[in-house]
Amino acid sequence: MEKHVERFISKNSESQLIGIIIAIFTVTITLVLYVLWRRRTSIGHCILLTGLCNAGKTLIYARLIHTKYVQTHTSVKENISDLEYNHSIKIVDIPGHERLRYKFFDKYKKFAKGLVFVIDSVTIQKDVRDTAEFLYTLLSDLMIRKSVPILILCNKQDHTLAKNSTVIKAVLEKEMNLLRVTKTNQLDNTDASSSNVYLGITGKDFSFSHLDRKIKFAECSAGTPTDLEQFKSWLINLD
Ligand SMILES: Nc1nc2c(ncn2[C@@H]2O[C@H](COP(=O)(O)OP(=O)(O)O)[C@@H](O)[C@H]2O)c(=O)[nH]1
Ligand SMILES: *[C@@H]1O[C@H](CO)[C@@H](O)[C@H](O)[C@H]1NC(C)=O
Ligand SMILES: *[C@@H]1O[C@H](CO)[C@@H](O)[C@H](O)[C@H]1NC(C)=O
Ligand SMILES: *[C@@H]1O[C@H](CO)[C@@H](O)[C@H](O)[C@H]1NC(C)=O
Ligand SMILES: [Mg+2]
Repeated sequence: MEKHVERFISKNSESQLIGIIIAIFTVTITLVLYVLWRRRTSIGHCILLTGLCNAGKTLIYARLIHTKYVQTHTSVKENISDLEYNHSIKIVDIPGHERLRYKFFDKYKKFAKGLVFVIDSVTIQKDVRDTAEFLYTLLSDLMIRKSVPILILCNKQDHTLAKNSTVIKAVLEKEMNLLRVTKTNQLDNTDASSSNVYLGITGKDFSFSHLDRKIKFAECSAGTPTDLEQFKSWLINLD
């Protein structure tokens, strides 16, 4: 009789102990997951530098980050680093090669705090088709459609043949208009391109002001003499 009771008590405390262990385990796992989640969302402070090859992304990137930066990268990988004056913001230099640009864009777009589209203001007229196509794809991407501010940065303003941002905006709008017609026709013919989004207002010429999102144009020169003032003030006013 007494033995029975003893066994009952010890069995009871044993299951109680197991219960406590399970509770502690659960709390620990939850805490670890929470910390990991926080860290993951904290890298949602990325400024993505995109644009065609040779636009000046890497030079702008190098001008913005801390000089202590020593890591080496091959040109087929993205560069990522803290901003010099704000270490909670990361800046990502995305390779412009056609085969790589979307791969890295897709990797980083969910962490985007802002998107910078760098343009070579000297060669824009020659490269307008390629530039507009890339920009159109970025703008129609669902992840960055509404909330992420976009800066179109007209680089190489120090060059005598550089076009200013007013001219570049007009040139791009004209090309985006043509591109939209092509894309819409494609959309009618093949249902495969259903990911295409109509940008702007139907029946009106394409205008950046018709997109209900924050798009700004700015000028800069990352070469000599360096002038990144407009870019920096956009960065500071991001929130
Ligand atoms: N004159 C001038 N040249 C620039 C400027 N920015 C970049 N470059 C030059 O353009 C070339 C391409 O720059 P890079 O940063 O490698 O372009 P990326 O391919 O977009 O990374 C380099 O030779 C730079 O020195 C600028 O503002 N002015
Ligand atoms: C990364 O930066 C280094 C120097 O800062 C540069 O040589 C390299 O081309 C960059 N990589 C990309 C993908 O832009
Ligand atoms: C750095 O950026 C974070 C996130 O945007 C912001 O909360 C913070 O105020 C910034 N700090 C400075 C010094 O600009
Ligand atoms: C931009 O360039 C065009 C043509 O070169 C000129 O007419 C216009 O005044 C310039 N705009 C600004 C804001 O400098
Ligand atoms: Mg580069």
